[in-house]
Amino acid sequence: MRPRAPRFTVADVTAAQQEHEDVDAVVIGAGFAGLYMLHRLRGSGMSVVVLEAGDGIGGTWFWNRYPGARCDSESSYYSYSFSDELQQEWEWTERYPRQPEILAYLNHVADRFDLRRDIRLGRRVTAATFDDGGDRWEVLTDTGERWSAPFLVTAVGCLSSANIPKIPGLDAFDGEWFHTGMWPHEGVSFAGKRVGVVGTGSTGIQAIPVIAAEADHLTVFQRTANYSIPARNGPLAPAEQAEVKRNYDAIRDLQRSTTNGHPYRISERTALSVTDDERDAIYAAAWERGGLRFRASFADLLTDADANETASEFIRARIAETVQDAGVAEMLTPRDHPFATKRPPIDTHYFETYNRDDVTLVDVKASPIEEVTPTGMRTAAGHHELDTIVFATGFDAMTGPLLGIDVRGTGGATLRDAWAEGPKTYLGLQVAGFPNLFTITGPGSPSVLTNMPTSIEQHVDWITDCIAHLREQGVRRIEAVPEAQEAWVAHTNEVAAATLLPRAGSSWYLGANVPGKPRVFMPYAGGFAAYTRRCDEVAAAGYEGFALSR
Ligand code: N01
Repeated sequence: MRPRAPRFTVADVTAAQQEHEDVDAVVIGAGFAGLYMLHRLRGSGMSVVVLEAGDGIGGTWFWNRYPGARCDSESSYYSYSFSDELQQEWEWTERYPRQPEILAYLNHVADRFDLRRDIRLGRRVTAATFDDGGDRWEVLTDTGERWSAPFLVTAVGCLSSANIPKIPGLDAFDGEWFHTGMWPHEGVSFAGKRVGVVGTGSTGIQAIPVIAAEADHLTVFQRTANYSIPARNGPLAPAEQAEVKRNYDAIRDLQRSTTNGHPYRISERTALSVTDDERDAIYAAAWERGGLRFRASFADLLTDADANETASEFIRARIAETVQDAGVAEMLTPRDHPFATKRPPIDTHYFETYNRDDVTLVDVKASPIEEVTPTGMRTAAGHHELDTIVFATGFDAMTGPLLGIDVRGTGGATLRDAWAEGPKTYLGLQVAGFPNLFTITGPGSPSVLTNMPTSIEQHVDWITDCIAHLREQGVRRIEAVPEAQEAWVAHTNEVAAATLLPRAGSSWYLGANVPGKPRVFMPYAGGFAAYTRRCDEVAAAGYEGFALSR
């Protein structure tokens, strides 16, 4: 037997830890992915425990309670498809669901499918070590519990590890500060306050108009100007909802056959194949309809820089005509990256917010933040008095949540070392050297480039079928073959390089938002449908690229 990780030496094992429990699978995380994984594995007759750090289920939707938090995908398809009864009975109220509504939906799912009895809340998994001799994972939580199982599935989310900038002086700030991804459950009152928001990604762009409406004064600290499309949110009319419910089979089929897991196709027209007037009319219609579908207006927006420039220019013109102060409009105009090479936000009155007298925009690329003082924030250009600071500064995306756990595979090798140069996986599902560990929406899978529930269901279904196959065949161990992994990593890089996506220098897709993180384009950009086909082929070929051993 190879040596175990030091965390699991006998001396470390407390009385609580000794009461370790054996199950067939441990799942980490009780968000969209963990809940469905539990449902499927339990359905195939396995004993399962889900270990969840939060005091409630819901993952992203448990933690992200910031003002204005809602989903950028539409409610009718940002939802599970696995149960027709569920999708028929649940009533969404708006085109884009608010955070409390999604959280209520996930709680309903947990109750409806009797999931809670196998979920342990308030336990953060700190370590997971593969026992080479026993072909089992030993999992440790911060409460000292130990669990042991042949299979370990991470359902930790791609955007769950908050990125809080290390700004000197933050500890000595006299006011309150918050990160949007760790929002207090009791809420935050901004009434009468001078508030600073750092960050203008999807989160900041949702929160800024809502905070501006409540605060005495809002100062937005912007590092990179962003393209944003109007969401055009509104109530879902009963007739519209009924229509969706009647057509769910077709909607779900369409979702599974597209590039992004949305129920619409990217246009086959290229942007420069139409006249300027035709192109403007297409963009204008997409702008009026609102939402992420804007980027589906033409086939080549993410592959041809000239095509993309037409979309980028269209949005720049909308900013110029919306924002009254020309200097502020120019500061808000993105010029350093093509549209949609960073995840495009959608908004409700974002650019209009800068027409308010009580909102100030500060360019912290031109004049970087130097320090937080007891009374505010100092940039190279001056000091801003603040009572409250909101960090909408995003996440250590995709790898952060996994590397936050001390994961050790065969021979005690750490995931941190395996990924020192950036994440390497086979299909985003497994990492060579870490047998029987499955990573739902892991790096190297389409995940964040898609509608997440669609990708989550595909991964969970594939993993469930795989584990059922292994158990039927008496296979104790499945492990990605290093050569297959290398080939997948090369393919992932090649596919990304054929797009404009790596051109956004500060994108979290590249890890560029976290100082010191390796710059690697992490998600798989080859499209959801093509990816699914590859996963199915691999399974049909007897799990090609994986080593199976009895
Ligand atoms: O995070 P982000 P987010 N000093 O990383 C800035 C999903 N999401 O939470 O661009 C100053 O996109 C940073 O500047 P820069 C969605 O996939 C989904 O907004 O790095 N500024 C940027 O402006 C999204 O893409 C929904 O130069 C600093 C901002 O902070 C993902 O979550 C809703 C800084 C961070 O933007 C992440 O979005 C909301 C510093 N030190 C979000 N560090 C749904 O609808 C960072 N910034 C499902």
